[in-house]
Amino acid sequence: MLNEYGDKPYNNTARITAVHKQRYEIEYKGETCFAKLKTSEYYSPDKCANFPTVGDFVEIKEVPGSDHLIIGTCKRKSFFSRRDPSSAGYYDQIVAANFDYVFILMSLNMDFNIRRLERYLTASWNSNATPVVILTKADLCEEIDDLLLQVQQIAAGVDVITISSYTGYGLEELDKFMRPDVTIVFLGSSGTGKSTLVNALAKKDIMKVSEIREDDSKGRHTTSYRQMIRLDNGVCIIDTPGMRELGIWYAGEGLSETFSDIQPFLGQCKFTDCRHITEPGCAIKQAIRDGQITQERWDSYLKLQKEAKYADDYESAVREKEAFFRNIAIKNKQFSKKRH
Ligand SMILES: Nc1nc2c(ncn2[C@@H]2O[C@H](COP(=O)(O)OP(=O)(O)O)[C@@H](O)[C@H]2O)c(=O)[nH]1
Ligand SMILES: [Mg+2]
Repeated sequence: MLNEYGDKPYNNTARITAVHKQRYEIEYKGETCFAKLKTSEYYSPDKCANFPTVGDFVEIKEVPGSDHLIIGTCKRKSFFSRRDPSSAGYYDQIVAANFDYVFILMSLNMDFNIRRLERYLTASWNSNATPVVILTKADLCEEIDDLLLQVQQIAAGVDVITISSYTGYGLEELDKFMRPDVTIVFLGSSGTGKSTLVNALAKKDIMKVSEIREDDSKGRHTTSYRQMIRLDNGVCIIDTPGMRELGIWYAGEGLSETFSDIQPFLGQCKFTDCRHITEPGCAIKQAIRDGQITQERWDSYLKLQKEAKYADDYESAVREKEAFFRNIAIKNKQFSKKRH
């Protein structure tokens, strides 16, 4: 494990399995125990604190008979982030880390929404993990083939798997992801069957399932906090309350992967500054006329791109500000050292 800057190796690592207010539940040397942050490592003004989240690997200083101390966060290979509401929007908050796959669950009955799926896919590609689309509740749907085709059209290069946790239909197709030490994040609106699928994969009831009325899909949110569970087969699962609840908003790099069908037409217009509205020789308009891209797909791309642009501007402004304050902190420290 490398430290958060990717240089110094850590060797006494644990993994965060749940985050409580001041305490972290960790998996350490095969046991579940508790730890808290070492104040001088995380709350010092000249350190750019990288607070741990569910799925993070952290460096531990053992404290016999008490909560261990977390002295550093390891470099993340993938993560989801959102704006931290408690910091008035100044810092991002990482909501899950170090997962290999994102299982995007969408139910084949009430919850089915292609435009929302595009968002989930974009956020997943952006996290640096591999998305897998899982269409749930096949037992409640009569037009599976049609819906499956719609999904395949917008999810190029992504595994799309149709399942029913009730009948067991399609579950064996998930076996190839179930390798020891693989971490999977479950993403999807409330009521899509995330907890039910976790139970089906675990072959026992480890997650609470919320009863919902299928006629209007209204259900109670039972997953209120993020947690990581290790199944008997060694697979780690991070269950989330849903992307809307998580507030993952940043589309960024993931856009080009999600909209890979649009990429070949970009930059092909007659004018390099084409706005794809009324300009002659517009490759996008032509592709839409030819039926190579749909108007809805293009609108969806523009919408997410606009959001990503806004997020980019915002992020760089925050980064500049952070660098500014970090410099001041370092200068202050050098200055006070000189005086003593
Ligand atoms: N018919 C049917 N219902 C399901 C299936 N999977 C889950 N459900 C139901 O959908 C509701 C929500 O499930 P839950 O796992 O709590 O969803 P979560 O909010 O995504 O965790 C519950 O009433 C489940 O019994 C399925 O494969 N078929
Ligand atoms: Mg749930």
